[in-house]
Amino acid sequence: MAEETLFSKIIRREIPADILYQDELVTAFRDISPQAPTHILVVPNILIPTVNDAVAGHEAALGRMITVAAKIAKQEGIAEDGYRLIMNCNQHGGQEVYHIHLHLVGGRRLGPMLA
Ligand code: D5M
Repeated sequence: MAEETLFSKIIRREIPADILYQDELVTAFRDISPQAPTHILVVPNILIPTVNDAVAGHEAALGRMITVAAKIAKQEGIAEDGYRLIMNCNQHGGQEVYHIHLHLVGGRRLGPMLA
């Protein structure tokens, strides 16, 4: 069994977060250290530690993450100008929290993707 992260506690509302959206599959909340005017994380409610752990049974939640990100981008008023969706995996990908999350980043023109 993978170990829970603080994101599970946010999903269960045991620790505070600025939650923008929640349904039976996913939760979206504002990133605590935003890298752009809009920086939101969309996470599956079940613990999937990394993209490497994703299997067919997760497809409903993983697909929902994208449609929810699109809905929130419109709500935030950044859809037309554009934004970036990022999912980091393991050390080389820069992953810090081992509960899959989609970064929705926008609100300004973003620089080159790879650093
Ligand atoms: O991104 C992990 C992201 O998680 C990083 O952008 C900070 C964010 N983070 C960490 N703790 C919190 C809390 N408590 N609330 C909201 N956001 C948080 P990674 O892709 O793993 O590097």
